[in-house]
Amino acid sequence: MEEEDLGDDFSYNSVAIQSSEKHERVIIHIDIDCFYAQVEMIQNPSLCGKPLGIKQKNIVVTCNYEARALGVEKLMSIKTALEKCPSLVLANGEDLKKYRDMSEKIYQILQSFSPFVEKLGLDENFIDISHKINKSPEIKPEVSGHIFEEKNSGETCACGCTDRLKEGSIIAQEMRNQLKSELGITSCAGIACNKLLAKLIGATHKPNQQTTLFSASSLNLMKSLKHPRNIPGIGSAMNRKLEVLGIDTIEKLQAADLFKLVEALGAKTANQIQQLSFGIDNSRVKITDRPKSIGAEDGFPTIKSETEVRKKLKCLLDRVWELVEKDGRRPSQVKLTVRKLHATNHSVREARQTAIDLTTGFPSNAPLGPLSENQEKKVITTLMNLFEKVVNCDESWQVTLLGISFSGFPSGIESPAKNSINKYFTCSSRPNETLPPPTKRGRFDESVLQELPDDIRQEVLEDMKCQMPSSSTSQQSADFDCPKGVDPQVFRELPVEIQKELLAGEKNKKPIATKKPNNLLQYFRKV
Ligand code: DCP
Ligand code: MG
Ligand code: MG
Repeated sequence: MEEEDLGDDFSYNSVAIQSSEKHERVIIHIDIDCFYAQVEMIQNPSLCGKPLGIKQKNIVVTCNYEARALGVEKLMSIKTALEKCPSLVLANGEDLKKYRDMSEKIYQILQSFSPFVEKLGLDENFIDISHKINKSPEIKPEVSGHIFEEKNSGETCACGCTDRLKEGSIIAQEMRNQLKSELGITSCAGIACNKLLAKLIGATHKPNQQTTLFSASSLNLMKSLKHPRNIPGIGSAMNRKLEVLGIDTIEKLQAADLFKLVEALGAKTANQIQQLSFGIDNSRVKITDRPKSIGAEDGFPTIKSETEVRKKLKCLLDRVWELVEKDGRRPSQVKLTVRKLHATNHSVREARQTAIDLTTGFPSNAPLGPLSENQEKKVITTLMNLFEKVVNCDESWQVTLLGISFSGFPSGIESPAKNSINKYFTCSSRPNETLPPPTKRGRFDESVLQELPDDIRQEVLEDMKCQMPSSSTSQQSADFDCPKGVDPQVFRELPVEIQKELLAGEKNKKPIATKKPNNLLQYFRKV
């Protein structure tokens, strides 16, 4: 497509799409600097100041900024990295436990600022702090950190988002300060009116910095990305489809004929991707669900005997159960994954799952503890039975990987949620036990609902009616029902968003067959 051809379509789409843009929210995206490397340096301070690479197999998955200054890059082969930087210190990063632990601590700190925290991978989180913004501050806030296109930043948006984003930058700074003072970890933050822009802008000044994007500059930020591939969520498969359509710049994507895009990608994706190219992303910050399964795998050269399998499974079970214990929910299913090596030297993965009863020995209200000797035996026997379903032990065989994963956790509010906002609001089972007070920062302004434009408020209310269970008790709010297990009084005081989240959790207890979302949708909705 020639540049000159873009004119008419571009302005048509641009006006149509931009007119639908709203800047009501303040979203912060936090990404930890050289995550695995920082965890290693925190645990072993003698590594600080030295160029450090974290290896998995023969790849440097990440490296600290000292190593980056000497030419080492993320995902470089160890050979190349050592050629670039012979003094590179290498630490093994194959056991993810310590990174997961740190990730969990980061999540908890961020949750003390707002319950709306969505995890993206181990070192990134989106936080929606819209409810915390002071609607009529006595003193106009000043930005903390960088501003994208500072020279143009005098232009304020009529909707008032400029001041809201400035205040957001102060909260982002507080979050980063707390991560540093409590965990010793540095991070980058992006502050913008949606998730896409917050993520993109946060990456413009690294490491240990933060950047705010005022809404008037969002189109310029998008144009600065140049290639559609640089939009988070557009992977290589989508990129190939776009290239077939002749779309190889952000501007061409903005100007593309929507009908042609729909034909090639389907209506939902076509619309979404064109909106993203204009920096528009209406996806919500979705409170991170707890994992549906917890497990680990271990690869090795080869194992040829059942005794060895049993030994490996025992080690693996120790590791996995530690994670399950930490999570606190009791699993009812166990899955074994096996990678078999065939004579032709190709390998095949197979998995088998079965129910397992681990209630004996764990009183139902007590926190999940370590497995007793009997329970461990029971799990290993179950796993060995599954193994025999995958591998014919009467013939010779070789396996190169074993994995254990637990699932079938009780869903919803009754399970002792560690990360979920439910933990703040669940009724205490013991009469004298008081609820932990919701954190100061966790309190919401209920008037949020009143301040929404009429049509949106109506939509939210309709949405909530659909989610209401059919029965209600006299103690509960006139407008909304209260989910089981939540103190109605506490529930009534919650802002509509949290009420909605809790009600949605309640609704989700019923198994619903959902269609697997495409990559793009998944990127913006899930961890
Ligand atoms: N990681 C990985 N394999 C990948 C990408 C990442 O194992 N293909 C791990 C190592 C990183 C962590 O995930 O430390 C976070 O990924 P980031 O892309 O955020 O990279 P870093 O945090 O290491 O560096 P940066 O400072 O650029 O964010
Ligand atoms: Mg990072
Ligand atoms: Mg990251």
